[in-house]
Amino acid sequence: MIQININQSLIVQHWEYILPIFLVILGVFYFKKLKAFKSPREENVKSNKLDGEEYVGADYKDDEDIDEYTPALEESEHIPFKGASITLPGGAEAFYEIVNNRRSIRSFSNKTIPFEIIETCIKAAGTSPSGAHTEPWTFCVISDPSIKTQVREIIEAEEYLNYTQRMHRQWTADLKPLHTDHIKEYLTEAPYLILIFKQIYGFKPNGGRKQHYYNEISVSIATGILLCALQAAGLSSLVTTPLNCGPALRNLLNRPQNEKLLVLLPVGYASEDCKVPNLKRKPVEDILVTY
Ligand code: IYR
Repeated sequence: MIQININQSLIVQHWEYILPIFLVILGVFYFKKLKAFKSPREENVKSNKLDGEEYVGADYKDDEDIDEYTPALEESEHIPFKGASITLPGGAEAFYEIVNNRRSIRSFSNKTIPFEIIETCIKAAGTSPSGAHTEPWTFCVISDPSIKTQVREIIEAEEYLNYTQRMHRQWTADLKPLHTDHIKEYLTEAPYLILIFKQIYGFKPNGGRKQHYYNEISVSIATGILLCALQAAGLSSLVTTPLNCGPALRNLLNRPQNEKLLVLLPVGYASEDCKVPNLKRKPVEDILVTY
């Protein structure tokens, strides 16, 4: 059996040197931990307990000089509201019939559409709820043929690379039944292109940055309302998310740095020979769970 002679152990022999070194290392370790700890909020963000940067304003640093923050929205007395007073004849069933009639199309007629209809649909989209009522959306409507051509050139060049090099072969295989490719005639055929930008932050009257909480969710809801409004007006569209085209399109339209492209919709009437995939929608039993 091996016997350890305690008296001969190096640690015991030199404890008067080893103990202070050990305490110094321990002290440095805790000092570093203490410095890294700023506030429970920042700790939560770091450890990913909250939703993540984009939604919770994690990049918003605590300002030691500010005792009380002023709200971005002006504070005023709340007003009475009696609930919905304007309803669709036929109610929810009629609304379902309208939206169930919507299809994404890739072939548009060049029949002109009064701009006022598009404007009203965008007004409807602008009624969307948004994080802290920041209304973080910009809708760019293009009807100028030369700008449409430039948009198409930018997108087709990138989509060629997407389809041939960037997208996984499973992805391109999944898209085969939808008959999509990098050639996008609809970008010049459709009377209107609506480019929807999310404002990832805004500006306070003093020029400082204003947080746009949940901006992507807010703009996505607004896009949904826009799709419904267009459908109600008898117009069709296609929700497109041009991969890797955001900065070039933002530059083309001179949009500021705080805006990022979320989606692009060509809008118009379906062409005479428009065809769509024979898709089925999930029955309500598959999407609705009751408790
Ligand atoms: N952005 C490409 C690819 C594409 C991706 C999905 I997911 C679609 O549902 C359809 C197309 C394009 O627009 O072709």
